[in-house]
Amino acid sequence: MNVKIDKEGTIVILTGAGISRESGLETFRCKDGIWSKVDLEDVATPEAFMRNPKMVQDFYNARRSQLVDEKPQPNPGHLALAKLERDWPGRVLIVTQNIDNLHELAGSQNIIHMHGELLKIRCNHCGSMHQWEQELHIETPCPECDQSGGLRPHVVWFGEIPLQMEEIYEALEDCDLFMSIGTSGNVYPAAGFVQAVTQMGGCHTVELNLDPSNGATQFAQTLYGPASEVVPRYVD
Ligand code: BV8
Repeated sequence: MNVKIDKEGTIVILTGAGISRESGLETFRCKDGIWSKVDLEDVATPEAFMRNPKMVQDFYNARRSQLVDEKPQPNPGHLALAKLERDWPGRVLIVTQNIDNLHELAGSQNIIHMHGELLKIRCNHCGSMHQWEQELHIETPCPECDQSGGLRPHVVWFGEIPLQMEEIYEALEDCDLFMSIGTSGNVYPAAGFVQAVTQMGGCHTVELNLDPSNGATQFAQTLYGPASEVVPRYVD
C-alpha cells in the first residue's frame, strides 16, 4: 500500500464512471460522454420519467443490454480494489456512483451502489425489487403484483435521495483512508465526501483519476493516469 495506515484502519473508496472506462463503458462528462449525446433532464430525473417514460426506459434499456450482451469485464483497476479487500478483510468499503456490475465481477463484496444498479428494477406500486436483464417497458407487468405501469430502473435520478447515505457517512466518519477514483467531482453528495472526511479529521485523502477533478485541490495526495495503471500501483 502506497500509504501507511494503521493495521486496524478502514478504507472508503469512492468510484465513478472513470474506473469502468477501460472496460468499455462510457463516462458522462468526458469528451463524447453520455451527457454529450443526451440531456440528463430528459432521461435521469423523475420528471423525465413522468413526462416520457419510454425515452427513460429506452435510455436504461440500451445501457442494460450493453452489460448483458457485451459482458464488459472488470479491468485491473477493479481487480486491484477486490484484492485490497481480500488483503484488508472487513476494512474496505467501496461506495460507487456507478450502476454497472464490474466491482462485483471483479470479486469485491463490500459495495454500496449509492446511485442504484442497472441490473435491478423496482415496482412503484408494490415496492418489490427484482434482478432484471431484459428490456423494460412501461406496460411490463410487475413479477410480484402483476400490475403494469409501475416498473422503473432501480437507479437514483437527479433530485432523488442517494441510497444508504447513513451507512456511507458512518463509514466516512471512521475511515483512515479515503480514495476517490474515476469521478469528476460534479455530482453531490458524492463530490462532497472529501470535504466531509477532511473536516472530520484523521483521514488521509487521495484522488486517482485520469485528470484533476473539480475537487482535486481538496485531496492530500493525487495520482493521475488511467485507473488500470494508477490503482494497482497505489494499492499494491
Ligand atoms: C440529491 C443516475 C438530496 C444513474 C446519476 C437541483 C435539484 C435537485 C438536486 C440538485 C439540484 N442542483 C444540484 C443538485 C444536487 C444534484 C447534483 O449534484 N447535480 C449536479 C449536476 C450539480 N444531486 C442530486 O440530485 C443527488 N441527490 O442531492 O438528493 C440529498 C443529498 C444528500 C442527502 C440526502 C438528500 C442525486 C445524484 C444522482 C444522480 N444520478 N446518474 C445513471 O444513469 O448512471 S449521476 C451521474 O453522475 C452518474 O451516476 C455518475 O456516476 C455520476 C457522477 O459522474 P462521474 O462518475 O464522476 O462521471 P463523469 O463522467 O462526470 O467523470 C468521469 C471521470 O473519470 C472524469 O474525471 C475523468 O477524468 C475520469 N476518467 C475518464 N477515464 C478514466 C478516468 N479516470 C481513470 N481512468 C480512466 N481510464
